Amino acid sequence: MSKKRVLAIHDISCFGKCSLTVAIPIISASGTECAVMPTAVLSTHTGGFTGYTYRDLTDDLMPITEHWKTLDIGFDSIYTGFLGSFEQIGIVSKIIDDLRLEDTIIVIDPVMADNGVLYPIFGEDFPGEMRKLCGKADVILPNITEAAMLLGEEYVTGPYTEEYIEGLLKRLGTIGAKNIILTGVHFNSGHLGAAAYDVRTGAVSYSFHETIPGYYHGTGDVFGSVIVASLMNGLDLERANGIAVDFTAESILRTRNAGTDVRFGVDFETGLGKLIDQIREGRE
Ligand code: PXL
Repeated sequence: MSKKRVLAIHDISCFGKCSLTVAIPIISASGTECAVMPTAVLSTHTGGFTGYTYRDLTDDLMPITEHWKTLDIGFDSIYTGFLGSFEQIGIVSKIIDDLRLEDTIIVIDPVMADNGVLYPIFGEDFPGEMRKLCGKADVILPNITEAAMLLGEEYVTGPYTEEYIEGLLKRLGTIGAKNIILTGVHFNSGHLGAAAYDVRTGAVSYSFHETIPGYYHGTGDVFGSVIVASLMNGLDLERANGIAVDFTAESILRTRNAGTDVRFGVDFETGLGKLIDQIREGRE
């Protein structure tokens, strides 16, 4: 398999292990090059910290793209996460149009909400604009709150029924994305995981891990980065989902056992060796 190159479009939260500080090491460790387009630079992520700095890089995104267009470079995947402003969604949509090749896999994580609540830095019009961006994706990675917001539906708390989850997946299938991986799926309090849905075939598969109590930051980005790393290594969506659920849960468990502040991100680094072995085995 030829060496792959991903473009990760996320913020840099300098402390707190999420977005680019998670995507770069995970994607690189899997043997795939990870180029970056930083959407903003923050001293920390916004989850649970106060007084963080925020430098918006919206004005830099198109000049970076224009420069790259003068170079002979292409991307096998474009992976977007936290976008710093409403305006950035439209700009990122244009960047995808400008930089995508015929086979570029577009992975969009509509980072904007959790636990029924839109992140306070985003306005009420954000989900509608994010829905348009998701329409361009080969894979979208919403959690259940984001899924409800993309659809303009009320957020429902779990545990869920299979009927509810598969209904949500089908309705998400009308947005235009080809595949959906829905995170935060649980049918009981003991297991938490994600559902993978192929819109064209209607196939749904699930992957679960034992629930680990607590709310740990940056786990969506750990999960998404493993999905991208797995897809770039030729794994299918179901296998990628299984590996990403296990890797994320094991990272959370190590962090919980260490008693680390939940805002500081999860210990994913210790799991990288095993991750690479699993991706390699999945490829064989
Ligand atoms: O992990 C998602 C994320 C990424 N970047 C920033 C965030 C968050 C979630 O809160 O605040 C800046």
